Amino acid sequence: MLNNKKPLTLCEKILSTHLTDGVLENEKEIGIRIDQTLTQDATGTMAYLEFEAMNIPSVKTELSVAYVDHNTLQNGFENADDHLFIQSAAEKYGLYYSRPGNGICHQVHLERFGVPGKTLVGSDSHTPTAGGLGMLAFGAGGLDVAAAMAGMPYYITMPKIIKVELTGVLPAHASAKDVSLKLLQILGVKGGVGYIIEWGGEGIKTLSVPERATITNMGTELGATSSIFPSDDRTREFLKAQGREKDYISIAADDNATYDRIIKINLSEIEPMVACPHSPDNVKSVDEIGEIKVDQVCIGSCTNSSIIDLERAASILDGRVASPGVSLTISPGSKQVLTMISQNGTLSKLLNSGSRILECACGPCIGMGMSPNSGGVSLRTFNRNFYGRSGTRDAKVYLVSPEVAAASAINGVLTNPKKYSDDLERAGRAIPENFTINDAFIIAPHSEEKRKSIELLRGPNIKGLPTAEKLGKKLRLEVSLKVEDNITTDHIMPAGGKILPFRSNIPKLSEFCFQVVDDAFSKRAKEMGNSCIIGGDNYGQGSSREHAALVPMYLGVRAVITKSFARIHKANLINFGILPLCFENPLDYEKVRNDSVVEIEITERNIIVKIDGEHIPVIYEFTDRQWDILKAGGLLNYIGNH
Ligand code: MIC
Ligand code: SF4
Repeated sequence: MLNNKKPLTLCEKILSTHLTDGVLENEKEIGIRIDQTLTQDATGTMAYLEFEAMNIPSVKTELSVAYVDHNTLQNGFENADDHLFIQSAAEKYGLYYSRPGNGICHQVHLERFGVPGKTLVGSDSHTPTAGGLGMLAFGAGGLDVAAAMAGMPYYITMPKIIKVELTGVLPAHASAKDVSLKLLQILGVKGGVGYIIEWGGEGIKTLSVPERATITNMGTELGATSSIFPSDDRTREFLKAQGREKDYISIAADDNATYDRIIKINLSEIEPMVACPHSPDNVKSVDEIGEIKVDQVCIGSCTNSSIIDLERAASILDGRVASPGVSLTISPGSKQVLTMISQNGTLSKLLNSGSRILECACGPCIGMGMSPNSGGVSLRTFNRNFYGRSGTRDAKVYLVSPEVAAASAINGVLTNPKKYSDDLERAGRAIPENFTINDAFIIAPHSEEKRKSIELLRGPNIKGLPTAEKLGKKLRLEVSLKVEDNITTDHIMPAGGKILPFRSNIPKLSEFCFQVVDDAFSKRAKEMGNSCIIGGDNYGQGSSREHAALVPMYLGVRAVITKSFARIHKANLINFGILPLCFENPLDYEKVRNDSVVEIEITERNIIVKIDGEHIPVIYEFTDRQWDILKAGGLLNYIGNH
């Protein structure tokens, strides 16, 4: 525990009241009690299969919610079967179930469930969105979420803390999204690895909860463990408008709290920004890029689909029509948002401008439809523009604010919304005094009595859980793949409308592993039996999908040796019994050939690696708990042994 006299950061305050294991010292492993969990359907089916394997009758958290928002195109029976399975799991184990159409998990969680000062773990990397409400929220693999539902602590390495201090006020044509993109320009996609980002300074008072949530959402793209705003009057205002003022507590860092790094941003100087293909940190200002021709504009996703986002976009689109060369889509973040824009006339403005209104779901963000035309330029208000993610390999996806998206849709070229400053000024940024509340699409947990009679509904596409092999003492592995820096989970285990339906069918899903990098990988790895992957820096960035570890495990990958790992992916590799090792000397990466042979010798707590007979020093630093998980052949086996 912490010395009471030391001024605490906001994170330290929440962590110290939830600490179950370890001490709050930088880079040490800590265990945290988890108050709430969330899952979405693309990761949820697996998470509930894992929870089932733990043999626990009901979730042990204060609140757990199962959302359906990703795999909503039902092109065949698979996704519908997954939805029914998840609904039956929610009914059996005592969770809330948010039905398809109710909205994107992060948006709905913010509206209806998030509570300042509490902890949340979700099987989706953008779970820190709830940090906009003063929650300490983490994205994790499904297995870690299942363990949290079972009442076990969630383990992280105690992060360092960056404070971003905001001053000033955003100009009318700039937005919270531009602040996120600015920070990505400063820090890059791995600049947040090992950090929690705490937002503070006078400027935060000018940002409402939905705007703060855009910023905490995009913190994931920095590789940060989490992002959080204090809970203050703006938080109270939001919770009150959601009919949840009773959930409000005020919580903020102490005045003299110390941080590992402080970054200052003046909101008054923020200009509209763009993340160019194919990385969220490839950021330039709209003016720097100039008028590139645009084929598609998509407004939505968990980053930018709040009522404020859509009203501000509508203020530009009102009375104007999307350029004939532009296909404009809008996905409201939740049924609440859609209901309210239909009540206040915003929806008509959007429809009259030629927008194609999609359902309240992730949609194009995860490649569930709306793939751009060949070689097309797509401007999206989303958070990721990784190669191939849109479903069109040669498309160029740019990430922008709703204001830039709307202005560009009208003009057919990338446009600075400055020319619509008067419209944006009139639209303002205020949240409604009262949100329209209708929780009819959320099914509350069943009584304990009723739960006993519920059977899990398992469609034919839902296959059993593959299990990992125990670690053993010696491994002789051929290299099945060598990849570059910044390999994302979208490279390792692509998503999209054609592949996502197989998230609960690992043998089938495995056929697509690394497909965008090397079509032959899956077959080759399988033929090799046991193999090793070699990666560059920040391997596994992006999504929390445990499938990016589970599927390689299924294909026989026993170790991944890289220059560095993204946090959630490294945890997922350990959970599935794959050794994550780093080159001590990054130059050794160059020595590995596509046909190299890797020999790994494992003693009690030591690992020795030889590549093509030469000793190559590696870094691992596993905690005792992680060693035990690896030796047991993954977290499920480890839990079974305890
Ligand atoms: C994503 O944005 O990549 C996803 C789809 O939401 C993922 C989860 C998944 O792969 O199912 C995430 O961010 O964790
Ligand atoms: Fe859904 Fe996209 Fe958000 Fe992932 S990033 S949760 S796919 S909207």
